[in-house]
Amino acid sequence: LRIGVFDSGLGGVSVLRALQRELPGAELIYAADSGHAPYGERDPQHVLARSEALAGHLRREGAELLVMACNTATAVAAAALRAAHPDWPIVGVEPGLKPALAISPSGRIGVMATQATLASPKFRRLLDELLAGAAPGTAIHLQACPGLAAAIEAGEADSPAVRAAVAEHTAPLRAQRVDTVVLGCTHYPFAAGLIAEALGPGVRLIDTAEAVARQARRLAEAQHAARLDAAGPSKLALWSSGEADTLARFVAQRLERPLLPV
Ligand code: DGN
Repeated sequence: LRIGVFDSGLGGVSVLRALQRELPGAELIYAADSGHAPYGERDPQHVLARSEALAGHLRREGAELLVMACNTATAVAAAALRAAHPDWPIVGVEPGLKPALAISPSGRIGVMATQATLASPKFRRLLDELLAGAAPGTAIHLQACPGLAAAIEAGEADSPAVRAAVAEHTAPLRAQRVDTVVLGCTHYPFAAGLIAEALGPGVRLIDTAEAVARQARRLAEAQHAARLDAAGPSKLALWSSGEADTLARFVAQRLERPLLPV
């Protein structure tokens, strides 16, 4: 089974890691659009055009299932990609608001994401729908984090630039006394340690990578049950519109077991 995965850059590797655990034996093709990142501060037309280009590239490479490992691309382009490829299973990532509401003791929740995700009609609809059914006293604080994905994109998880962006964007969440914070951008799990430290003890972080990988597995099983049974070693091909070496290094440091090339 060949799965295409893309992100604006390196962030989707957090999803790749979960896919590797959930779908051993799959052939994963990862496309990092680092040459056009970050998406989060670009206009929706740019994100849509890039998402279409990357999806087309992965489909031509033989991907039987597409994972959009980018919250911004999912928010802006998932509907258009599904309409353009009605016969192609497509899984997207969304900020984990539902799990956050389910586990937050106080109902005071923070969402860290890109400006483009938070401003998108898709995210607004999800937010309105969940708030309409939420317990009284629920408060969701939306925190755009300009600069954070770009700092992580530079390759170092713990650089002064990442620390500065984390400090800046967690301060308002501390002031709001949130007890649960959604990591609504696939780059942010790579700064989860710093984010947790900055928010202080007792604040829980929600990352949706595992849930996305499980959803990919369900779709893959529905379509390709026979081939999933024959799990062999995972394979991985990497493609970047930016620095191929940076992507290869980032992946080598963060995947749990080495993958064979496709
Ligand atoms: N990793 C992307 C996301 O999940 O939204 C976007 C990061 C970016 O390009 N700013």
